[in-house]
Amino acid sequence: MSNADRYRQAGFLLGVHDLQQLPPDTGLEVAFAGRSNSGKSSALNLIAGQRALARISKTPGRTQQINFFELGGQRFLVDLPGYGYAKVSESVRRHWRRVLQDYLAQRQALTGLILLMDVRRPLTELDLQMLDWCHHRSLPTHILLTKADKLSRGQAGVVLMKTAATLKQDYPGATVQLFSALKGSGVESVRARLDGWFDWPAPASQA
Ligand SMILES: Nc1nc2c(ncn2[C@@H]2O[C@H](COP(=O)(O)OP(=O)(O)O)[C@@H](O)[C@H]2O)c(=O)[nH]1
Ligand SMILES: [Mg+2]
Repeated sequence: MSNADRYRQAGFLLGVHDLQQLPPDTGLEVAFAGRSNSGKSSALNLIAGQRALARISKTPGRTQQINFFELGGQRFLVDLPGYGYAKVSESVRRHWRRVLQDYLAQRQALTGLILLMDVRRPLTELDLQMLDWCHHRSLPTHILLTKADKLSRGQAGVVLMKTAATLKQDYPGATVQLFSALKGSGVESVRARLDGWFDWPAPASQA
């Protein structure tokens, strides 16, 4: 099986509303996080080569649960709730902030985090909070600057360079790339990063 095919195996496992409902803390997980509307569902669907794995919403802020997708071999993609949506009540916001913080701090199966940011406004305060939490436990983090098609190639390149420079200084474990679900660009690089974290077994030889 090629590695692109491994992500095509992704199937919905379950969605949870708090940490008590999490599946057993075994195997390998890579979580996806970002502001609501940052393009998380679109990215997950493209990476998995499935049109409707994670619902793409015109109404931001609705995915208020943690969704687990199973890849097989005890490997999982985890869709974390989007943060930063203004119309969410303060109590809901507090609940999810605590859930995210505790999940990132405690989850043993968590092997890496994909952090999505709209290329037109990267590194907001809440994104930096996420980076801090990852940094605290030395969790490898890979940033997708999403919707790269919204900028010219030159403009997008400048944002990439500036973001990389900030990361190098403050979060040396983090890496960054441009991504567009609309154009399908950057998907191979994300899969390569995921491959490194999932450490897939070598395919059986064809002999
Ligand atoms: N132009 C453009 N729009 C995108 C891209 N990715 C997502 N969108 C749009 O941004 C909105 C939010 O996308 P969604 O994947 O639901 O974001 P989520 O809230 O982070 O899961 C939708 O209207 C998408 O069609 C992209 O690469 N380019
Ligand atoms: Mg979504």
